[in-house]
Amino acid sequence: MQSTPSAIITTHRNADFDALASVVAAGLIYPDAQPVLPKQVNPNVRGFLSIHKDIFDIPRRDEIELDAVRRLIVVDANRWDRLDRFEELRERTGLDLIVWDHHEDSGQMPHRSGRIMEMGSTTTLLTRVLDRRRKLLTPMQATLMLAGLYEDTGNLSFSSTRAEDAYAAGYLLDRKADLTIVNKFLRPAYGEKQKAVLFDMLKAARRQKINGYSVSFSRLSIEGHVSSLAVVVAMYRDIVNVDAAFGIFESSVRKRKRARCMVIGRSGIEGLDMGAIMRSLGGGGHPGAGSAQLREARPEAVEGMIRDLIAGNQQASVQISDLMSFPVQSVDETTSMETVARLLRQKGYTGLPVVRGEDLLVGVISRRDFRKIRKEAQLKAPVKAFMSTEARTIAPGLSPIHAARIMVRHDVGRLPVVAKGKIIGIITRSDTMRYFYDLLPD
Ligand SMILES: [Mn+2]
Repeated sequence: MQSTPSAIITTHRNADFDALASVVAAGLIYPDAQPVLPKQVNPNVRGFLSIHKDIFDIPRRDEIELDAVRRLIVVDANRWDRLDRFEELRERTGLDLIVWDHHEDSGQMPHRSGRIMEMGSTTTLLTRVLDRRRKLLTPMQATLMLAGLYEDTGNLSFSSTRAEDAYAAGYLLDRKADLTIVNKFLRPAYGEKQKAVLFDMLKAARRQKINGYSVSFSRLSIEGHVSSLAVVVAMYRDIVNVDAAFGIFESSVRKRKRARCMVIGRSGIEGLDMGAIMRSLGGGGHPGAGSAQLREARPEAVEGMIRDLIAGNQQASVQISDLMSFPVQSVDETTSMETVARLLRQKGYTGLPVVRGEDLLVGVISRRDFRKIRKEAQLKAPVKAFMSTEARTIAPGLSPIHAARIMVRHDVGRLPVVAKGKIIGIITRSDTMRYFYDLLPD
């Protein structure tokens, strides 16, 4: 049986979460109007509606007659051709048209009221109204609205996001929006391409124990662009049931001469910080998930590096001894401060290792140490009186990542490389950077 409402709220075909959330929000603002969904909604929304049927029971266009409609409220759209068969209202005399949309330029509907302004989502515009009118929201409604807001703003990360979007998100969280549900339904669509990659990953999976963690690697070569690989890797980890899972994808685009490697990781255990691992590879992420893009890196080498990182292995594939410079310019501990100052100036160094005898490292003198000098006469004093004896050093067998970490933590630009107390080389910030740049994403 079809109903014949006199006021309707509707949205665009292939309704997404912003569209559905806006229909529901508008229903609170215009309680006398009948919400109507287009026949087609996108797969995520379909999934959400099938589970929340009792709460959001909104008729589809097919179930509605337009004969009695005097008022039409359009949300998240601003064109007749985006609606599902509402054209006949276009010419209806006296139609009260109200439009809420967050894109100013797509407009085509001459409306009487509502709001069209640039914003991250239409949900945001309607949330502001609900907030101002102190309307009550159920946690379910708040959850749906947050899903709409997050979907259209990429979790507040798209450049179209406005401060108002973030305020609205805060308001919805305050109204008990459930992020677990939001995340569950915002998962990108999982299609044939992704399924094929998942099967290949499972076939190629190699499980191993590293440092007490169960870890799985799959190396694949993929053709062209496959979206949502992160979702695939997440599912892969769930299925192989390991602490951490890695997909190493070598892209085989022909016109690109240099191999390019994309690594995506998922961790389900606190001790394995995926973000930290990926940052070491020049990428990024958070404890649970991360990725890095490496050029000029073979997939086997990438896997080796990851394995070393997890193992905390000091014998990383590339060692400090491969990158350090030598022989090292150093000064004897008895050298006068005056001489050291001249040397630093001439060579443009910010610091120098100080040695006793041939090459026994006893300290480091840096430009900063010259601030300790109070009297002219002190320039005649030996460098050992002013040097810092707590020199940060590094062993030749450690990895460049170790060097980078020490440099960042202690704000030093150079590390003497020391074996058995003797200085055998020096590694500078630019040495480590040069190494990492080979691994950094384009
Ligand atoms: Mn939208």
